[in-house]
Amino acid sequence: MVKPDGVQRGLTGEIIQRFEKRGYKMVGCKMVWPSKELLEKHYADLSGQPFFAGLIAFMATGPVVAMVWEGKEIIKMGRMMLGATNPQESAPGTLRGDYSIDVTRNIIHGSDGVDIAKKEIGLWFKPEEMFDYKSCLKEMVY
Ligand code: 3AN
Repeated sequence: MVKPDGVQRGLTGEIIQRFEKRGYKMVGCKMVWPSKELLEKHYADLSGQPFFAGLIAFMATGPVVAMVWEGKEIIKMGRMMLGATNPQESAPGTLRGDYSIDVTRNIIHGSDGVDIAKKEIGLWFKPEEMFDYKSCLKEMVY
């Protein structure tokens, strides 16, 4: 998910391009201005953290771009492409390492496990908002 800071800074295209160029397939994408209720469900596992209220407030400041990506080891590789949660620990070359310096405004969210991804997809997408289609790029195997 491109966070509100990523959307406002015009980084959505760059983020999508990195996943596309790596070889991943977009199967869902939409802009959403999330409610606090949705965000509280999304970040439920962090509800005990001192930064929780600030995180929810920030995430509700503007629209985000929610996406579903498909391909080999997408969760592991996606996390690698995002970089560490704290941009100060994110390697250059990662999205956060290249475009952020603040742990709250770290431009992008990525699911960190298959079960988490399933839960998050269920929160953000209806089944009919995702698409099962064949790629015409022969060299890519999905
Ligand atoms: P990630 O987004 O890398 O999976 P999580 O799930 O631990 O990291 O944290 C979710 C979000 O909460 C982060 N993207 C970040 O915006 C925020 N966050 C995490 N740790 C902190 C912190 N120590 N202070 C402020 N915000 C934080």
